[in-house]
Amino acid sequence: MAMSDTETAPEAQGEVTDGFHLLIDALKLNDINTIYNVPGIPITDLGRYAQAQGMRVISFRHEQHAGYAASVAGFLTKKPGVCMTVSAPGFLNGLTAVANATTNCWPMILISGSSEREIVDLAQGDYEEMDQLAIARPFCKAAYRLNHAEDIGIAIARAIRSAVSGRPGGVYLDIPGSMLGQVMDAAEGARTLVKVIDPAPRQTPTADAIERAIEVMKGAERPLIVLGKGAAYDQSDEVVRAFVEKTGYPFLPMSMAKGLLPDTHPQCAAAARSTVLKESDVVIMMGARINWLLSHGKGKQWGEPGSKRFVQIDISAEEMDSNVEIAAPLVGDVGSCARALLDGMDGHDIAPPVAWLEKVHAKAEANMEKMAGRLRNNNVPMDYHAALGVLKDIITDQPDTIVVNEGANTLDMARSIVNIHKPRHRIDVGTWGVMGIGMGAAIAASIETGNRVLAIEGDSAFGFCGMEVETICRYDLPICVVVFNNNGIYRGDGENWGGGSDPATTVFVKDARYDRMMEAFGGVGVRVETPDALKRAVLEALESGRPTLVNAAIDPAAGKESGNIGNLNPQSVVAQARYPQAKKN
Ligand code: ADP
Ligand code: TZD
Ligand code: MG
Repeated sequence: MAMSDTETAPEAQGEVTDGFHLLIDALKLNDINTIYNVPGIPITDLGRYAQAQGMRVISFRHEQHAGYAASVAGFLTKKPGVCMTVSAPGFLNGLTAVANATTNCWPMILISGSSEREIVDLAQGDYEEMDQLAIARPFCKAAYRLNHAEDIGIAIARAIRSAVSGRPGGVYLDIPGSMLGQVMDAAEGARTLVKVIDPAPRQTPTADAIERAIEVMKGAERPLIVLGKGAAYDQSDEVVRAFVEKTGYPFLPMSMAKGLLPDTHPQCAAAARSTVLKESDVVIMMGARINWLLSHGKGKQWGEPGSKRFVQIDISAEEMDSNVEIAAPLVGDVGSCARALLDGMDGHDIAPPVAWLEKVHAKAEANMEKMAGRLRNNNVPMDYHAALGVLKDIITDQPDTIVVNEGANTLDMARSIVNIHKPRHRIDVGTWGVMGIGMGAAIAASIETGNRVLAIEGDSAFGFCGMEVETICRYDLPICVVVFNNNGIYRGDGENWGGGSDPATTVFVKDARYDRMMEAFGGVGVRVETPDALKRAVLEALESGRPTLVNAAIDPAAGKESGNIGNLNPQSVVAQARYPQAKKN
């Protein structure tokens, strides 16, 4: 180990550096200028020094939300978001976010302080003792430990490259506290820093692979393009748009790909989802996995078995054939693949039959018309449609606002009702359908873009992360949180099936005043019961930019069990006979 800082003579301090400062310099050299943080031993001073050195350090109330913020920063910027935590419990709190980032293919780095290696390895009971590196491994794309200050430069480079290259994911970096105090000669230390060149190299598929894809497209009678959050992440917005428009194919955006092309685009088939999934014969997947969110590419939703041929663009070769046969795999980044397809299409007739386009268009129009009527109701208490009709209009008028969305009914309805007009302007529960991402996502969206943020939150979802409204107030962020308060999970009218005095498992305190949580920290809290009042409150919040929580009373009986995915609940054969209440679900 190098000298400890207590051994450094004060007069020599101009010429030395230490682990703390090398770590900060290494991040800054690689253009990472924000840390999402929760302080404590051994990283409290690291946060202070980072702030002193000009980094933005956003301190949260709980590591999970700092971690979610870092992962969302990764999604929005293509640079790994950095979350910093203390050892054992802080590390574990942050680990959920790393696992979630890896699942969503978003780049982030969790940097956790750890206790004395020698004591941890002998299990001698150190302060916050835990073998964090071993525990982190299965949850991330890569995990490293940094034992020596002189390795900081290379370790940060490795962590960045691991996070963003190929399929992005979460990286864990273990920082034994003692390493931070290690001292080095400043010039020598500077030479150890590494600037990562081309951290996520573009990857172009071969000419054969492109030709194969064009052949499949040429044979298409009823083609469809599915855009996923990998395509949104890629930031090749213009090329993707050019490709989609040149093909003329209908496109279906997955939830976080909404806005890559505007939901109001004439080729958008979101409102004809069932029709296009069922009836299409060629499907081009662009940065979207064929996982549970697409019924694994099989079953009734996808029409006749064997009726589809897939072209799949993905940066990860092993994604091909994961659930169904891929007729034309294109392994590469979305931008390069779309560019190669665009070039390869020249001189080939890939135009879809007009009848197909007309059918999809007519179906979408009819569904949108049906929906439009429901959005303009004035029922009190409000239903989801009435409240979301208001928010839809506001986002149409203010399309730069970034929408964050979580819940069950609140999620499913907002996803289909609130149009998104710009790329990466919708952040939600992602591949896991995780609750509690909302405040971290809203904070990261605000910090990374400077835009206004509208977080549309189920009351349960909000409860997982609600304390972070203090963080929102402390940093004075222009975030408007709308809590869809239906007094519970899915519905607020559940009963205790045993007849006892305990509340049902899915209900909360009735008419809880979430608005007062925001007021407690100096923000604006408003409780609303009508669409008009909701509209006024949200417009006021977006106009003023003040941290605001609008507590919107929603009919407790309006929601469905698990929103749109109730079919995923296991069924009990005896319940129907045993509990009369079971019939309601
Ligand atoms: P969605 O939930 O929107 O359907 P998924 O998260 O399931 O999207 O899929 C995203 C896919 O995008 C992943 O398989 C990932 O490997 C891929 N991916 C990530 N970044 C890129 C990129 N730059 N180019 C191509 N594919 C990418
Ligand atoms: N815990 C975590 C971390 N993620 C989850 N997805 C769940 C639990 C289970 N869950 C859902 O899938 S949705 C949901 C939970 C608890 C909350 C739904 O209630 P809500 O939305 O108030 O947020 P609605 O509008 O009442 O449906
Ligand atoms: Mg609810």
